Amino acid sequence: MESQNAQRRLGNIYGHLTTEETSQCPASNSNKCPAMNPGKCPASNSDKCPAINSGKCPVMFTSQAKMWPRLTQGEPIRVCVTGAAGNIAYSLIFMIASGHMFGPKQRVALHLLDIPPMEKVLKGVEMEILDCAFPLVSGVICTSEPKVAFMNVDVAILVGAFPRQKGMERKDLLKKNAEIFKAQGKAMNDYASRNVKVLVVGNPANTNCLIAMNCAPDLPKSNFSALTRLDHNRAKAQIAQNLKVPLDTVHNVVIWGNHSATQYPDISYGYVGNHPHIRTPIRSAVNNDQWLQNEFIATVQQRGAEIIKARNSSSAASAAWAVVNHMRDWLLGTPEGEIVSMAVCSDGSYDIPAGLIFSFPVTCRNGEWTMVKGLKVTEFSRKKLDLTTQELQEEKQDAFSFLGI
Ligand code: NAX
Repeated sequence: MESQNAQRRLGNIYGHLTTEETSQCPASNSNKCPAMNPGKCPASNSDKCPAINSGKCPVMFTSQAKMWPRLTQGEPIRVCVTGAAGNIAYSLIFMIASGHMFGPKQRVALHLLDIPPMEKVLKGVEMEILDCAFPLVSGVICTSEPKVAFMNVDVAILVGAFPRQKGMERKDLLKKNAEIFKAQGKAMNDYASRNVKVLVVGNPANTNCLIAMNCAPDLPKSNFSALTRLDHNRAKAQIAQNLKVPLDTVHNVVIWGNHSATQYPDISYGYVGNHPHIRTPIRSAVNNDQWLQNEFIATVQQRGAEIIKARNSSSAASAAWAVVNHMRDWLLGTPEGEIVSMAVCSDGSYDIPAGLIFSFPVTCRNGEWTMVKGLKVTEFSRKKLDLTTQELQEEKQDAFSFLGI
C-alpha cells in the first residue's frame, strides 16, 4: 500500500513536469534518479537523492528562484493548500488554478495536503483539476505528509483544521489545533521557500497562525497572516446594501482583532464614492449611528453562524473568494489609497500587545503589507479593541501552555 502511495505521489510529481524541467534533471537523465524507485521519492527521502544533494532536482529547486521574477516572467509558483479535500478548498483550488489569485498568466504548481483518511476524496479533487485542463497548472502533488506538501512552496494557505465536535470544550479545540499548526509551522520552517507567504484560514485562525509563526523561527514574522478578509468583504456588503450603492463604491472599512464574534468591524475611516473629489464618509452617508454601532456590527460578527444555520454548512465559496482577495492584494498590491484588513503580527501599534496576530488596516505593495498607522481611535472603538484583544490574549495563553512555549 505504501509503495502504491509512493508511486502515486511520484506520478503526481513527475507526471506534470514539463519537458523543459525534466531535461534539466541530472539524475533522471543519467537513469540514477531514486524517485523512479517506488518508495524513494526525493520529496520524502531527500537525504538520499543525488539530484537534491547537488541542488539540481527540478522538482525541489525550481522555486528556489525568487518569487518576484517568477511572478513577472511566468515561471510557476508553488502553492500549498491544506485541508485540500474539504469544503473551502473545493472552491479555492479551482479559483487558484484558473488564475484568479495570481493573474491570468501566472502558472502554478499545486501542493495539496489532507489527512490520510481523505486520500480518496483528494484523489477525486485531483482528477477534477486534470479534467479542467487548466492551462496555468504545471503540476499537482497530493499528499498527507507535511514535508512533501511544504517542500519549497512560495505560498501556503492553511485551510485544514480540526473541526469543533459536539460536546467539545473550546480549550480542547484549541489544543487539537495547536498540535496541527505546531507541526505545520515546523515543516514550513524546514522545507518551505525562505520567503513563503502564509495565510491561515482554519479556525481559530489568529491563534493557529500565532502558533505556526512561533514554530517557524527561521521565517520572517511578517510573512504570516490570518484571514479576516471575509469579514472585511461582509462589512462592505452590508454598507452597500444599506445605502443601495454598488459594492465597488464602498472603501476602507476595517476589521480589527480576532476572526470571531469579538471582531470589530469599523467604518470610521470608510467612504463611499469612486471620484477622488466626491467622497462621502460612510458615517454621513448612512446617517444612522444607532444602526452602525449595533445592527451592522452584530450582523458582520454573526454572519458565519447565520450562514451555517441557512446552509447547514459553513461559508465556503465566500471564504475561498476572500482568500483569493487576501493573497492577490498581498502579492500584487492594493489599489492606491485602498485599505484592506489582514490579521498580522502586532508591533504594538494601537496599543495592541506586540506579537499577537491581530486584524489591522493594511495596504500592500511589492509583496509586503504595511500597517496603516495613526488612525484616530474613539472611546467607542477602544472598548471594542480591548475586548477582542483580551480574547486573543486568552487564546494565546492557552495555546502556548499546551505547547509548553
Ligand atoms: P472542512 O471540514 O470541509 O475541511 C477541512 C479539511 O481539513 C478536511 O478535509 C480535513 O480532513 C482537513 N484536515 C484536518 N486536519 C488536517 C491536517 N492536520 N492537515 C491537513 N488537512 C487537515 O472545513 P472547511 O469548511 O473547508 O473549513 C476549513 C476551516 O476554515 C475551518 O476551521 C473553518 O472554521 C475555517 N473558516 C475560517 C474562515 C475565516 O474567515 N478565517 C471562514 C470560513 C471557515 O469557517
